[in-house]
Amino acid sequence: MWFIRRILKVSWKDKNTNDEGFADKSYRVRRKEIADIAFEYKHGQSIPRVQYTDEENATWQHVYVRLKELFPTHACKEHIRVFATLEEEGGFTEHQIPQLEDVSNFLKRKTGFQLRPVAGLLSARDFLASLAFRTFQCTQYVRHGAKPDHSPEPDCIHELLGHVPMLADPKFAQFAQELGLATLGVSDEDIEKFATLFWFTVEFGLCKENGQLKAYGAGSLSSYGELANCLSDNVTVKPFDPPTTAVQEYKDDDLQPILFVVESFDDMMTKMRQYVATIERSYDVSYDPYTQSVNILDHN
Ligand code: HBI
Ligand code: FE
Repeated sequence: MWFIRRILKVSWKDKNTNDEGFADKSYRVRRKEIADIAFEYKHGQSIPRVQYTDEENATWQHVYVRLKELFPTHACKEHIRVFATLEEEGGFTEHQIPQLEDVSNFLKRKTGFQLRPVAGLLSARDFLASLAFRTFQCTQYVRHGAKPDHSPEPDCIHELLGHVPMLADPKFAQFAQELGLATLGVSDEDIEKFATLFWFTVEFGLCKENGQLKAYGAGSLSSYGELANCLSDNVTVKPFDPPTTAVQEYKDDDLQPILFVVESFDDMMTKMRQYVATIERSYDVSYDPYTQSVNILDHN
């Protein structure tokens, strides 16, 4: 699985044309239409609704129905709990893709996170920085219908089924925001380490429940293949340890062979805070929830 290498070397706009999506003219036109929403979007506006086509909704349904079979045994309890709430009050059904505006309002009610529409991959620095403001940059387009089980880049199915349920959990939301805050103003080298920590937690993290492994990472929770794989014998599971996890190599184009497990979200938070305290930065930051802004605390 997917997109990290591409962001470092080529952006999705330049990428080769052998993917279905980019060989298909009408798909490219559709992508541009939805990308334009993001390009024109200004902070504070409501997110324009997209009239998804029958084909796009069918792709969503395909993924939704199959993943729901695995959630009870594979997803962490936080994901299971929020997913049920999303079906009750968040407008989630297998029949149509939820609108980002509705989902963003749901998240605001639960944890103060909000969605901002984005046209495609951002740099790791930009993407992580927005988490500091409890803002999740969220794609609105759907993967190509020819390969419903695979997306070479994040699409709204990945965001909605993987990221959104987790960001509606208070502890996890706090973790995501603190990870974002920790990246503000650090070196490029440290950004790369934080991007790797993001990968092995927010995207592919495993946690323990009563001694059993469960998935809490969005990359696992939004892909049938990854979700089945991540709790199988094919994976080497290591204990989450930020200094070593941050430099672990990973694959972005295949099933994950190595994953990291946290004892609990509290454990993950404690370890991450200890790691963040070791990172060089000429100032500290604090978030002011009343003004939704970041204050710089100079310690020189
Ligand atoms: N950009 N739009 C978008 N969505 C992501 O999920 C994303 C990104 N850029 C980088 C990224 N994710 C991560 O893989 C890390 O590099 C932070
Ligand atoms: Fe993601």
